[in-house]
Amino acid sequence: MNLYRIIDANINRASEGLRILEDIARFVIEDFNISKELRDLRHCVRKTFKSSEMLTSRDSENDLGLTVSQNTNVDNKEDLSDLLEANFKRLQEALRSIEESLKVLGYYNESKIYETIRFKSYSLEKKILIRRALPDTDIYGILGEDFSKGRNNVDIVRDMIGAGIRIIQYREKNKSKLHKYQECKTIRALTKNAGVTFIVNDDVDIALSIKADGLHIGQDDLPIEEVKKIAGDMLIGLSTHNENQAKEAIVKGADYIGVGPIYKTNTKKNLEESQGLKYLEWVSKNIPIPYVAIGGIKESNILEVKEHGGKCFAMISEIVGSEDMKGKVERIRRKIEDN
Ligand code: TZP
Ligand code: MG
Repeated sequence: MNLYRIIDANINRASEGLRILEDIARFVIEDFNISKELRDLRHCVRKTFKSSEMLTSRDSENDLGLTVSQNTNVDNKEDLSDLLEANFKRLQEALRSIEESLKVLGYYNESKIYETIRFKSYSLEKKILIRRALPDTDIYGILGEDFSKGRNNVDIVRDMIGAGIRIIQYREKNKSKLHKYQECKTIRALTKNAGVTFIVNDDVDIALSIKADGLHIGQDDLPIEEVKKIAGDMLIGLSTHNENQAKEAIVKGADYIGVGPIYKTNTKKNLEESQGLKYLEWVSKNIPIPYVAIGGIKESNILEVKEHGGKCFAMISEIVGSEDMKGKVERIRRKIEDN
């Protein structure tokens, strides 16, 4: 039956796609956790369905696809983003094809497992995309109504999006869970519409329920390894204040780290001790995952932060407290781009 041949070919196709993605995660992005997740998926793809009919129906020499592929350059990949996109697409199409064929053959449960793998691949793809974009993100805007001169978070988010900020974190320390949830729900809709990454601070339950892109936690929150069990494929950021915490964050699978406080600031209560610029410089030279500088960063000192290795700058008061956010963001960008 030719459906077995389709399944056989697509299990190979899916495994090959996963192998390429796994290698990119391991050797290029240097994210061993994502690489391991991809490897586990590959094993699952191989193990879930096996049938002797697959081998007997295999006929690679007469496979039309090979001739087509060798005579064209449609599979020519321009850069890493293309390679990632193409292989995720290949993987997802192959999985879909396996699912459909298995259903026709009466293997409903196995088909559902391949479907689960396909959904997992969508969220991993999204996670890799956001993670790769982070080091190229200049401003990381953090909300905090106490510092936004009477304006509410939703209006601030609209301004941030209008000013071209591409990543926004919700951080409110004194509001009720319900209030935070309601605000985050609205902000999720706005950010999604604008293609802006949305991260929730502290509350994994809120982050999950509103389908945030990520969660940001600190050293005193639930341990990251536990959070990762709950948070599925959400991006996880972890605040760090010294070299040991940064090294540990990698081992425990943080997708990015916060680095700071760079300067003293009144925005955060119980501000941690950190060597600030010196610590940032060390991170820039030693830590392979994305990092975000934070704490007292302003238009007036951002160049110094850049000179010490800063690439992505998180700010609360300087952004939410500015009367003319668009102008503020433009001036900051001009400064960091021109110098
Ligand atoms: N973590 C370390 S410093 C800080 C946080 C959340 C506050 C940053 O706020 P600001 O207004 O940009 O100094
Ligand atoms: Mg926290």
